[in-house]
Amino acid sequence: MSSQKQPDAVHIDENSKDAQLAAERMDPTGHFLTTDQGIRVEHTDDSLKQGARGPTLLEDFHLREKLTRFDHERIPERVVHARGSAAHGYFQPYESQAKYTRAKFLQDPSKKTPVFVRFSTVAGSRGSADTVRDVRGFAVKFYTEEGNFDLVGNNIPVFFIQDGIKFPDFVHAAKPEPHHEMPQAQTAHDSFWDFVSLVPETLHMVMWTMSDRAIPRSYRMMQGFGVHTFRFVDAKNVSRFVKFHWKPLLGTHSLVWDEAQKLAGKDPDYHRRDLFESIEQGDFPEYELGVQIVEEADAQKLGVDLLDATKLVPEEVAPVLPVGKLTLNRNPTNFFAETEQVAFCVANIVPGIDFTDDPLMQARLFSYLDTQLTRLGGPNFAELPINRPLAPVHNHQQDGFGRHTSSTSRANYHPNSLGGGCPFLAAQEQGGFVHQPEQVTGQKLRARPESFKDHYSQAALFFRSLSAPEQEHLIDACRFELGKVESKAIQERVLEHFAKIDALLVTAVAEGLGLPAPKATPVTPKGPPASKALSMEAMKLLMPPSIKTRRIAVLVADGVDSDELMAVRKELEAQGAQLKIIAKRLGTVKAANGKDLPVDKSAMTTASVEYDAVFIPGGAASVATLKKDGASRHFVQEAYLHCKTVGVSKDAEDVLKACEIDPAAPGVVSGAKSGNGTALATAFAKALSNHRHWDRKDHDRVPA
Ligand code: HDE
Repeated sequence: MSSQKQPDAVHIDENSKDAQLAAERMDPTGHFLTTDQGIRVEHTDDSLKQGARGPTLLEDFHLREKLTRFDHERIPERVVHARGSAAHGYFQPYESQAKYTRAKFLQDPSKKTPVFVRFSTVAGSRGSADTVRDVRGFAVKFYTEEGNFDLVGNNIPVFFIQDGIKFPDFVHAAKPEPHHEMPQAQTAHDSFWDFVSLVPETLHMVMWTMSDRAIPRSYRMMQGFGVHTFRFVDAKNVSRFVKFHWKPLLGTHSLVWDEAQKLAGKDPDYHRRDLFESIEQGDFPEYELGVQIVEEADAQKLGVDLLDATKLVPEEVAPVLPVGKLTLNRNPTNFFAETEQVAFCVANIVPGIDFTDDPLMQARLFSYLDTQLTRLGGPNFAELPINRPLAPVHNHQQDGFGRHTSSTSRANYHPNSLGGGCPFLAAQEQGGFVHQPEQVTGQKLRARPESFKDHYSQAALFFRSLSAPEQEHLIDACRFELGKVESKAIQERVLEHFAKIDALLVTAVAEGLGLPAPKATPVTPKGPPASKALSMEAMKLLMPPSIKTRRIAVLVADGVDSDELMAVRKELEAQGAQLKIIAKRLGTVKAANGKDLPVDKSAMTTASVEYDAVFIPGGAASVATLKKDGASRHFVQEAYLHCKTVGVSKDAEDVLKACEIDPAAPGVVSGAKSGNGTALATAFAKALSNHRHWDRKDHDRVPA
């Protein structure tokens, strides 16, 4: 709004809303409602009729346009990864990677490359819940000065199948069954496990998806992987194999299955909200980009075929070298325009990065552009603001649905003289993309290489690398999923495969299914017997303890000792945690010192599953109310069941008693032990930094 354009004679009080509206009305550039043709609309609440009670007139162009636009608002959702959440940010390398790649965005540590990142679930439709058991997409678009580089990865380092030609079969099997469109966003059904039982190359990834990796605590706390082997190519055209990794700086953490299922109802947007709110609050998600580099000459010595996307290279064999940091610091302003319309494509790479002959990757090079032609309504989607490269675009592409660019040259072909030869071809030294030359021999055939044939070793490596509680969760997940399978033949076929992976796995899952366990004949993993990086529990021990951004529920009632609560709160917030005061109703509670304590959430609108820990401050009247209140007891018991940190002030131990929780249990912190106030907060923070207390043996004894 330009104040210069306001007529002098009119006095406007800048602070009043009415005045602002009045100013807009007088301002020719003000925000008037218009049609798509820019015609100002005078009335939008009644259609144009012949008489106030008469028929609507076809002439009403505003009504027709409004309805037409509405009728066409929906576009096809992505066939996979339909449900997503995204954020803007930037990537900055720690130091030049010139020794490995000539990609410009990896050269200068002072240079920030803008990025757009979309996280997603895979199987569910756009409106499905966030916390389902599923793989998560982790797609990054780097808007580099040399054009867009899309690293379209997942939060699991391997994939279900080895050749892209099986992707439609696999996705059909995983998605809701075609006759009744059930179940939504779940693999706990016959067709998925039928496919698994018949296609054993899926087993390694099945181990990952049955593990806690498939129920992340937050998008901010999960890893990402490029999955395929790519190439880095340096300035002298020396090529090395590379695998991309993202590691969240907050550590990799998960939910528990009961919690994930409850969250799907209590807050289906749990991950989306978490990402959005964290960025709004300035808690910017951060991830370190790392690379595993394999010299071409060493590829044969690895024990795995780098072209097989169902295998990983253990970090003990090729360490992950830190490259730089990704920071997400800005939310999209319009979900549809950005998160929905963004188009990632594996084929979008920049000089210094190249593909390999991984047959899964090769199929992806075709599939993304192909699907986007329909999803985004034609070939011009790269002109949408979210997809547009920052690098200038000059070419002879023309026309098609939704074309924005209006080229002025009559020379729309190459070579040309009429346009002065423009645009020119770029040599490698001028930044031209040159495909890395590769010697290829072989017969034309449909076949898998011998080196792709072992489907059990790495499934076993993964299972054996997990801590005992992680193994227990994986077994429970298999018992849950296969327990929902109706065909006994499918269950039995899957058990036959599990028998080749691990004795404990097959016996425990068979027991849960009430079936005899086939004789275990587990393979011996090639390479290291276990790999630390595969276990979230083992990795956690390598991270500095932190409670940054962790959410703590504080249960209070009238009579709460707010002075003590404030002492605890101060310390926990200083360490980066977020506390929410929860009471029976919104407004305030009357604290023991007579002051009003503001309430953040009413118990009715929230649940323990939305928090990482629960704390109960003292105050005799507050404690007396809470211990009698069934909903409050359920809150505490549910947190305990989910192995979360539970803390009580010295005079709130009665709540633990009422909840049948042993104050000496792991992860239960009491002021009676540590002393109240800061000492209690410090003990609480230490327990919370452990994320969960899996060693709480009796957690499933509590009724929650
Ligand atoms: Fe995708 N995948 N995919 N995929 N994929 C799509 O592209 C496909 C695969 C991944 O947030 C689709 O625009 C084939 C592996 C992510 O927009 C589609 C094969 C990995 C996303 C498609 C694979 C992924 C997609 C659907 C086997 C991890 C979401 C809509 C050859 C490395 C990107 C779209 C976003 C999306 C095809 C396998 C990751 C249909 C054919 C392996 C993160 O084109």
